[in-house]
Amino acid sequence: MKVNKLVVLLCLLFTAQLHAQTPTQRTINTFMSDRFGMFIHWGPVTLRGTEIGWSRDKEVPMEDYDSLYKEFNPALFNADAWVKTAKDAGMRYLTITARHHDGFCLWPTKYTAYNISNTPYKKDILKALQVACKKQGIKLCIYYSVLDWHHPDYPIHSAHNGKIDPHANMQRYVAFMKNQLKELIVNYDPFMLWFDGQWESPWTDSLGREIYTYVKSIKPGIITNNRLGKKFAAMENKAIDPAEMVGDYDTPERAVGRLNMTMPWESSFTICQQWAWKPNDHLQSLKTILAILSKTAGGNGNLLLNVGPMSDGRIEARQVKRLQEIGDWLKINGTAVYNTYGGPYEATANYATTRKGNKIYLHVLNTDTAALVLPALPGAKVVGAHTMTGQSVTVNTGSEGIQVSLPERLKGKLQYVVVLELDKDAMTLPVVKL
Ligand code: JFZ
Repeated sequence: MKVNKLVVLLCLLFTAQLHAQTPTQRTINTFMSDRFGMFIHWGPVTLRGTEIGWSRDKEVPMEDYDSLYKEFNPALFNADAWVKTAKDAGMRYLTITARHHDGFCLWPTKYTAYNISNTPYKKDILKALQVACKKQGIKLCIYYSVLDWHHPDYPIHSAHNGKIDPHANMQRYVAFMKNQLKELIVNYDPFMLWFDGQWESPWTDSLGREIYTYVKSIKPGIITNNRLGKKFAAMENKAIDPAEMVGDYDTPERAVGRLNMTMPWESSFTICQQWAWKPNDHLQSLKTILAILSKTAGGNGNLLLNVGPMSDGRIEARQVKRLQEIGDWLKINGTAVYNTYGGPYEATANYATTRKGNKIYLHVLNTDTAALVLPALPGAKVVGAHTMTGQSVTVNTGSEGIQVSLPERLKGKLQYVVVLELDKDAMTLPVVKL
């Protein structure tokens, strides 16, 4: 009897060990169940309203751009207000450009004078955000550009002139990066690091791996995106081999990632068109953004939606309003987004699906049609269907598939979600490619 108990105990311990997650896996799972975050591109360039980093040495002459910090005084910056805006939008994390390609630092770093403490504003933006995020239960994540066109040791000094500076020194530059990253991790305790700007020739995958190992040595549970290495989905939304990437998740850009049940990804999109604030920038419609959100969750990925605050520190009222509308939609439909998995169907222009337990959440993107027909689910039956607000929905399963009749009163309305109740766990279903 005693021996038996011991065997059982050892077996249990052994299985627990087998299923034990590393701190990285735990963090990435938490991150992916959050599904929706706010990207913030901000800096002195907002005084001009041109694009951050890229307009330097183009629309804005280099010297002029590099002097803007002397006028940067976002007196109306209110970290609590930004974080509340993110929270009201249903976002669960916030990723801020602590240092973009132009090299300006939003925190009082010891390692370059080109930072917020030398502006008329003086105060530490990151600290204020860290405090506000903690108070409101939002995860603080930090964007940090690998390239820095302003730094004398980074060999390329302009997006528009690829000449290599012989006096630059990558070894010193990497040491500088490490100092700053340590400062950021120790002082602001970010949940995730979002690297970028790794595509230029001075950067290599091997340097990316060195930085990855370094940040993990400071905070083992931290996660990073995959822009530490050359392989990433990018604007072409390329399928990449997870074994070849440096970092924990893939980063398609201005494109919804492909349905992938094994490799985590996060798509970044802008609420307007420019990353940094621009006067009268085109604001995307609620319909467009919600469809992106549903297709992203439907692909088993996250959405990082970018907002560009103005030079006075405020987020434009019309952007705040759009974000609030997204939050209102999520108040009703959030259970079909947060903590769900993508699939089983690949998204189409008409619908996207997410799943959890015995449910498939059918996100109806085209509300003009009378019915949606989904391919059959071999081995599973739909035993009931209703909207998120409990109105019953008629489903007929026949030879042509699963026909979901859409309620007449929702015709032409904003996208909504129909819950399909199954006779089994939806996670046991294979992915249906369309
Ligand atoms: C990069 C930045 O240059 C840009 O300013 C912004 O911060 C964005 C989130 O990331 O932009 C990119 C990066 C990669 C590609 C395109 C734009 N790409 O490879 O397709």
